[in-house]
Amino acid sequence: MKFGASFTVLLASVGAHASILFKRAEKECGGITAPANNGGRKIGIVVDSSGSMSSNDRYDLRIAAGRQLNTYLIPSNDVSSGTKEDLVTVVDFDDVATLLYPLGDPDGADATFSSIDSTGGTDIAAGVRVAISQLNSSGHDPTADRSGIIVLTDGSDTDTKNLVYAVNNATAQGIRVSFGFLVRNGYGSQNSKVLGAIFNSGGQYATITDPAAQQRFINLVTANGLTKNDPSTLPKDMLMNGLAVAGRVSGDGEDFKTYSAKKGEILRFAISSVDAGTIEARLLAPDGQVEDESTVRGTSTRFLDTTAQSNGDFRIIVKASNAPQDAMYLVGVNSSAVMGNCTFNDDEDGGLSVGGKAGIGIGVPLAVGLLATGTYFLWKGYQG
Ligand SMILES: *[C@@H]1O[C@H](CO)[C@@H](O)[C@H](O)[C@H]1NC(C)=O
Ligand SMILES: *[C@@H]1O[C@H](CO)[C@@H](O)[C@H](O)[C@H]1NC(C)=O
Ligand SMILES: *[C@@H]1O[C@H](CO)[C@@H](O)[C@H](O)[C@H]1NC(C)=O
Ligand SMILES: CC(=O)N[C@H]1CO[C@H](CO)[C@@H](O)[C@@H]1O
Repeated sequence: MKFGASFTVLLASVGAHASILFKRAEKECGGITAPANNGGRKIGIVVDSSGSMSSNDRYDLRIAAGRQLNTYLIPSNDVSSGTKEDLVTVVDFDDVATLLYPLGDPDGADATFSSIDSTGGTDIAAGVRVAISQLNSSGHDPTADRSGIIVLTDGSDTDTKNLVYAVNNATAQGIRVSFGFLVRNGYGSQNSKVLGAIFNSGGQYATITDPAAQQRFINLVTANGLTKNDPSTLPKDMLMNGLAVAGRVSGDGEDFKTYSAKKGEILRFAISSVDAGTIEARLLAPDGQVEDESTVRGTSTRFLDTTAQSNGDFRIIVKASNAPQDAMYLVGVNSSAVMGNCTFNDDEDGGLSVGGKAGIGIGVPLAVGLLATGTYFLWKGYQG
C-alpha cells in the first residue's frame, strides 16, 4: 500500500508532535470541520436510560457521546482570550426524568454520566422539560440564542403532543433542540410533528443506525451549531455513514443529499418519505451516471446500492410530486468504511489529556495509539 511509508513516518513522529497530530484530528472529522468554539453557551445533555438501551446500546456509546460533548464545552478553568465559559446540565430519563447535574461548570459534570443506567420506559418530553427549566434557571440570564438541548434516545413518546409542546417551549425561549434517535440496524424515524418541531428550533435530527455513530452525531450537531449563536460549518446536504438525516421538499420540487466516498467503499443508501408522500429517488455517481433509482411509497424504506469506483461525491436526488410544503424525507448511508473515533475536542493543550478528561480512562500510550488511529482514518479519508 503506497501510504505505508508515510504512515510509519507519521507514527514515528507521534511522540514529538502529538499535539500537532491532535490538532489535525480535532479540526476535521469525517469530512466535517469543527466550527470556532467561543463558549458562552448553556447546554442541556439529555440521555435516555430506558431498558431497551441494554440491548440497543450495550456498550453505552450514547453515554460516551454525551461525555464527548461535555468535553467539547469550555470549563471555567480553561477560558482564554476570546472564549467564555460554558454551562452544562445533564438529565437522564426513562419513565421519569432525573436531574443528574444542575446547570454548572462542565468540569464537574463528567462524573455524573456514570449513573446513567438502562432500566424503565421512555418519557422524552419529561427529560426535555427538566433541561429547559435548568437552562432557564435564574442567575444565568440570558437564555435565548446561546442555549441548546441535545437528546440521545432509542425510543419515542406515546404522547407525541407533549414532546412537541416541550420542543416548542424550548424554541420559544431561543433554545435549539437536537435529537439523535438510535434505531439499531434500522431506519425508523420520530413522528413527523416531532421532526418538524426540531427543525423549527434550528436543531439537527438524525436517525442513528449504528450505536457507534452516536459519536459522529455529536460531531454533526456541533458542526450545525449547538446554539443559534454558534457558527455552522455543516453543508446542509451532507450525509454521514451510520446516520440518516432529513431533507425537505415541497410540491413537485427536488432536493438532494451528498456523500463523499472513497474508492472501494461499498455503499447502501436508504431513503424513506416521512410526510412527503410518494417520492422518486435517484443515485448519481461522481461522473453523473445514474447508478440506481427507486420509487419510495408511504413510509417504506428503499435502498440504492453502489460501490465507489473512485473517490468522489455521490448524490441522492429526491423528487416529490404534490408534496405538502416543507415535507420531509430521510436519507441514510451504510458504508463498508471503518468507523473511526474522531471528536472535535477543543482542548488547547493538545490531545493527550483529553482521554482522561472525557472520562474514558485511557492511558497515555493507548491515547497516542487512538490518536494515530484517528488520524490514520482521517488521512485515508475514511469517515472518521
Ligand atoms: C425564563 O423564562 C422566562 C419566560 O420566558 C423569561 O422571562 C426569563 O428571562 C427566563 N430566564 C432565563 C434565565 O432565561
Ligand atoms: C449496514 O451493513 C452491515 C453489513 O452489511 C449490516 O450488518 C448492517 O445491518 C447494516 N446496517 C443498516 C442500518 O442497514
Ligand atoms: C471507538 O470507540 C469505541 C468505544 O470506545 C470502541 O469500542 C471502538 O473500537 C473504537 N473504534 C475505533 C475504530 O477505534
Ligand atoms: C410556547 C409554547 O409552546 N408553550 C407551550 C408549552 O407547553 C405547554 C404544555 O406543556 C403548552 O400548553 C404551551 O402552549
